[in-house]
Amino acid sequence: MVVVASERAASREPKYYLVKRHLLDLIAALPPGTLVPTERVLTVELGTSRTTVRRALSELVGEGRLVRRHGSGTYVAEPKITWPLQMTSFTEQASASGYSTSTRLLEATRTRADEGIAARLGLRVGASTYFIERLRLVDDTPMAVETSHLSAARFPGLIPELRKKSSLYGVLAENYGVQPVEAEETIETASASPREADLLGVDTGSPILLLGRHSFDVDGQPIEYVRSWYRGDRYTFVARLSAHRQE
Ligand code: 16G
Repeated sequence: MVVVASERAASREPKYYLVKRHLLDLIAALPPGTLVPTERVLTVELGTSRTTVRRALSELVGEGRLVRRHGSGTYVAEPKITWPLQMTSFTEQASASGYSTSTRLLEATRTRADEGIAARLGLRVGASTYFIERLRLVDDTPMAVETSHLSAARFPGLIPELRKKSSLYGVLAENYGVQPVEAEETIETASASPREADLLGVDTGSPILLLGRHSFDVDGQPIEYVRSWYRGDRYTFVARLSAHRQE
């Protein structure tokens, strides 16, 4: 097929992008789990170079349209997980969406609040805080790396509790009678570092949705400051907006 080469002459799109568009049309017509042609076959069929095909395929893998299974091939991906942005915990949200979760506690230490953490947690600089890093899994697949900062004075004995129970919000409610009722949530893009990529089972540089949550209790006291690196190829976050008209 010479479509890609001739179309390109009349277009300013990079060659790999034409290949990508062609593949997107192909994927749209195929059910998840369908094997797509190999790099070699696509190179011949589309009359272009292997590097061009590889770049198009890599972007589609990063965007979660295709999935690579090592030693097996590249397949049309399953639809992404769609989660609403709301004041729930990871555990609650997964269960409400019909998934099971598990958590690996990667690090749980006491440290000293720097300026940024102190301001967010309403503490003085140098106050004792927890740094908790966890790998969050959905149906046994790693989905997010999450780092949480909380005041150590407010939550004494938190680390041993987190070694026993996987839900932070569960521990906060049961052991301290604290419930986050309000939060500011931010979303920005990032790329997986080699460590994140390793933990999440993606390639270094893969797209990441970096979420931040700064949550507060019913009295407006800060509870936690969290940053979560979610796999960009597996998540769609949904915020419901509504216009409140003044009468
Ligand atoms: C979510 C929240 C995190 C919270 C955790 C509690 C974001 C980005 N992350 O992952 O702030 O600590 O839920 O979940 O909103 P857990 O109770 O299952 O540990």
